[in-house]
Amino acid sequence: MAQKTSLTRYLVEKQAGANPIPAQLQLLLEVVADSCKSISSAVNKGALGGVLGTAGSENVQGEVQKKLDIISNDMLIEAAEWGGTLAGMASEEMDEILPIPSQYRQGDYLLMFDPLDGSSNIDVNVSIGTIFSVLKKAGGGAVQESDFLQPGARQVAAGYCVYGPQTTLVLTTGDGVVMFTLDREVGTFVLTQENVQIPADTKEFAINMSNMRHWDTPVRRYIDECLAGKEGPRAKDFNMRWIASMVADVHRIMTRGGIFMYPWDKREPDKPGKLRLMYEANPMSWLIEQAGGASTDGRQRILDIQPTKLHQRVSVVLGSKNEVDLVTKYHLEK
Ligand code: P6P
Repeated sequence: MAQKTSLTRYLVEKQAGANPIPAQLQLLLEVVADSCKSISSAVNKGALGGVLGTAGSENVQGEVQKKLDIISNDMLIEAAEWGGTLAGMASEEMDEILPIPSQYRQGDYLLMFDPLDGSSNIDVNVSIGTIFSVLKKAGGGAVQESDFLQPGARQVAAGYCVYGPQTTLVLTTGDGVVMFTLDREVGTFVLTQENVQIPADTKEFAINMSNMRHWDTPVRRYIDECLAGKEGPRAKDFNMRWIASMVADVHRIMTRGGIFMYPWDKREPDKPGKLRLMYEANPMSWLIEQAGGASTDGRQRILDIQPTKLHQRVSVVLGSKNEVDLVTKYHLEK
């Protein structure tokens, strides 16, 4: 029987390969994966664990925080702060950056995360997930918010863990995308897919259709053509999915292709979109590109955007390359 490759073995064997990663980064990824196991366990308990419902607080976005949002956030912090790999952390659930406490050794990396994305789905038992992004602190001195404001193209690692029928960790360090499935009996992430490739074409789009009347014309044009099906200019019928959990929608695209869109809409004209650049769009965009897909804000590559604020938002159009390119074309023709 073939030897199962654990995350640890995969990362160790990577050191002997063509694209080794620094030992500090290897340790950081193992620690993040460990906290995803703990989060998976807490999520799986649901009502039995007394972890459902709201925490009675709001995050920096003004969104009501679920108990599991806070629990997951604390799990990631407690797992990562002592390892000597980090200079600081940032989270959707925390207004400010979190320097590493002085009693711990300081490292070179910056960890950003959405500890539990899609948390509106927690109480209705629909897939949710953790998204994380790793940058390297460029300068010396005490960590500050400006150290985090690097374009997504400078990430050194990115990934997500989807808590669904399986708990699956999806990861890139810049040489393709790999997937690990949690073997709960032994508590190990087992390598289940290497060299993930997204088909360039698709017949499946993901967007919140209830916002249609608020979209800009290029998005409306693209979706109308999808809805026109075989009789329309695309000459093929499309299917629609919207899980309202970015991790689950992106995982479907990583698995079978598709296009995911959360565009600007006129309800909040001064905001470019709903999703956050640093710890949602950037890590997902790198994973999608590393799997042969594309990711833009409608006009420019998301990974090229120079951040100005830690919690800034961005429009997102990502997935099968030929579809994303068509949406971008429509924006540029406007
Ligand atoms: P809507 C979850 O709250 C999230 O940030 C993403 O995971 C998801 O894609 C999106 O918002 C869903 O937004 O407006 O459809 O509820």
